Amino acid sequence: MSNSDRPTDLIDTLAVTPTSRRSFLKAASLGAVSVAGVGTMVACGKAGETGAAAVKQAGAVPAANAVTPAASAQATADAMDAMHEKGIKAFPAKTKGKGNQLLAPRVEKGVKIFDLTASVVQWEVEPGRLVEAWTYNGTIPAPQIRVREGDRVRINLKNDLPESTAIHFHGLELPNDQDGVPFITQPPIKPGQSYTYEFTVPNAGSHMYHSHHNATKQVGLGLLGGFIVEPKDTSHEPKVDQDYVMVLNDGAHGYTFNGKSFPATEPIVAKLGQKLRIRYMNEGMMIHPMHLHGMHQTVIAKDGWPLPYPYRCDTLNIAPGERYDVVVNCNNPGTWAFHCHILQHAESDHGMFGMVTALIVQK
Ligand SMILES: [Cu+2]
Repeated sequence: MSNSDRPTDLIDTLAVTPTSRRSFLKAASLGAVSVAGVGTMVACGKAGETGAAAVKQAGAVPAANAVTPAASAQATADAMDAMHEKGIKAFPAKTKGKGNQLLAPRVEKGVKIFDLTASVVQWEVEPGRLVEAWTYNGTIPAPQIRVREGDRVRINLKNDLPESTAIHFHGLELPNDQDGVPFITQPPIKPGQSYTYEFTVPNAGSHMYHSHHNATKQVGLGLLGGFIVEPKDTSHEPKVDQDYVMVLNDGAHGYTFNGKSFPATEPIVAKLGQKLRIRYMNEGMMIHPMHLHGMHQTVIAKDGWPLPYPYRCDTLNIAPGERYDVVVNCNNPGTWAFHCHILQHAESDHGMFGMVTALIVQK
């Protein structure tokens, strides 16, 4: 029986190994969670505990009034499985706001001009969970900037935040005064002020732009986006049907892909035989080993630099600040789990959350 004939396979496979409490999400919804706080709360989940052990513990009652252990375990398992199933059934859940949308430049005298406003908004990370977000143009990730190697680019930033800020163009080898680090290469951009960056785009690849001022908070709250530079010479670029930017983050909003947590993450939908390029970008403070079920990933670039020897893997570890470009040959039909493999970032006894999505390969 093929996988696609058994829609419950996904649930069966993924619902059996809860490893941590869901306290992280609860705490995250209370407001800003410090990095140390995240670590502590995640660590309090008993990493080695199996589902059965957890159930036994939860069901432990004095022998005199005991329901039979089997019946108790069954009831607990049913309740847990129901929560897991509910989460999966809700996916992909609708939420307000979608980041990473291509920002079309104005072109004046051959210069591509991008206007950004940094401001505080309410952002729906998952259904009903609204959080304070600091954004460029109101979304997480910020609008995607996509230019070509050698383009002249001007970026106007208006700061409507209650703090000073600045933009660093992460990965671009710019003249020093365009590097966006307050007190090293420029003054901080005060609340209410505007600032202009202008440069000729140097090196191609998958890059990022983000705040470099009070960055744990500012990037953690959403001041981040993809800055893609297409090469002048495209002869070495893979021919792909889809080009997907996936920004990972783990700040005050919890564990997110493109500003959303499961079940509000966006599935990637491909047709059988299509080739998919994924540009991973880690804007967080933790590593995230990205694991795709059913098909391997061919890693073609690191931090925007093409690899002389692409390699295959099913799990790709992405450290803070790193970008990896991979190509997936979508040759295996079905709905495939696609998630961070630090399981505390993806799954708890309440079901899947955070850094989980799916690659759906349609026949
Ligand atoms: Cu992770």
